[in-house]
Amino acid sequence: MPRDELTIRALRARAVNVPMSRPLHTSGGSVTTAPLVLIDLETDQGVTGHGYVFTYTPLALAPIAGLIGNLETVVKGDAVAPFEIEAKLQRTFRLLGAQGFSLMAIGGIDMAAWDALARAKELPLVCLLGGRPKPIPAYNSNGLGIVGPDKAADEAGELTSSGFGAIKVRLGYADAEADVAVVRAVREAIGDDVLLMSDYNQSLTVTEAKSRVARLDHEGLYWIEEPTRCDDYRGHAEIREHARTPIQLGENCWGPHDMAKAIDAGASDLFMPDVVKIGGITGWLRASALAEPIGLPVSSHLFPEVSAHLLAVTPTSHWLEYVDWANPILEQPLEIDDGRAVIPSAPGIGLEWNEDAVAKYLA
Ligand code: SMN
Ligand code: MG
Repeated sequence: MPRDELTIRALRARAVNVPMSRPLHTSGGSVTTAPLVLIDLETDQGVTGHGYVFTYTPLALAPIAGLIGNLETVVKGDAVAPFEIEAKLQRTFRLLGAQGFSLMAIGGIDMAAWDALARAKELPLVCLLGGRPKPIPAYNSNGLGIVGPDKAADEAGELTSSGFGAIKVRLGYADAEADVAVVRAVREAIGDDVLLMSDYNQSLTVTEAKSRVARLDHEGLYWIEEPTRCDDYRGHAEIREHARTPIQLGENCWGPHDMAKAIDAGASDLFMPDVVKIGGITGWLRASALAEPIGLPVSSHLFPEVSAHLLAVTPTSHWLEYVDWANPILEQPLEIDDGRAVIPSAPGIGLEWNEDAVAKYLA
C-alpha cells in the first residue's frame, strides 16, 4: 500500500431541496427548486471529500441519494483511487447499465473521491490535476427561461449588471416569430457587446429546427444548444450542416462513450459535458482528451464550482456555465469577478456545506 493512501470508511448522501433565486422554465420542462444530493466520502485517515449531484426533479432525490448510500457497501475499505473506483462501479452496474441514476451516482462519488485526494494533498483540485488556478470566463445562465420578450429583456439587463459578458436565453416558443422576438428584445436590452447563447432544450423536430435555425442565423447568437433530442446525433448533424450559428450539445451525454458517438456523427461544433453525467472528474478528463486532438471547444454544464477547476485543465476550454443554484447550502459560494470564475485556493474543490442551511432544506 502506498504511503499516505486514503481508504474509504463511509459514504453519506443527504437530499436537500433548495430554493432558487430565479426558477427556470425551459421548453423541455421547469426547474423551480434545486434538488441536490450532497455526498460525503469519509476516510479512515480523517479526510472527508465532498461532491454533489443535481437531480433535476425532487422526485429523483430519494432514489439517487438511496443508491449512493447503498454503494457504501461496494466501496467501503477501498483505496481512494478514482480510476479504480470507477472501474469497480462500472462492473457493479454492467448488467443494469451505467447510465441514468447509476451513472449519476458514479459521477457524484467520483467527485467526492477526487475532492478527498486533493484535500489530503492540501491542494486545490486544479493543482492536483496538474494545472494552476486562473480566471475562467463564465456566462450567467441563471433565469432567462420561457418568459416572453418583455420579462426576458428585463431579466437580461439584471443578469449582465454584475459584469457578466455573456448570458443564455431559453427558446422553443410556439413559433419561430416568437423565438426571434425574444432574441431581439434581449439583444436590445444587452447591447452588441454581450454574447448571447441560446438553448432549445431538445424541443424541436429536426425539420422544424432546420427552419428555426435558418431564421436565427441572422440574429447574432453565439450558439444554439440542443435544438432536437439529445441522443439524435444524426439529426443534430443534419441541423448543423445547414446552420451558420454554431450548434452546442453535450449536457445529456452519458459518459465519454456517448460523447465519442456524438463526435463521430459530427453532431455539434461545440461540446458541453455535465460533470456528473459524463462520469465525474474521471469522465471529464476522458472527455477532454477526446476534444483536444480535434480542437472541439469544451464548455461546462451546471456545477460551476468543480467545472471551474476542470476547465482550467481542459486544453480546448471554452465557457463556464454559471448558475447560483448550490449557493444557499455552501459556506463559500463560487466567486465571480468581472464575468470570470475565481478558482478558490483552499484544498479540494472548495465545497463546504453550510450545515444550518442543509438542516433547513433537508428533503
Ligand atoms: C438546463 C439545465 C438544467 C436544468 C434545466 C435546464 C439547461 C442548461 O439545459 O443548459 O442550462
Ligand atoms: Mg442546456
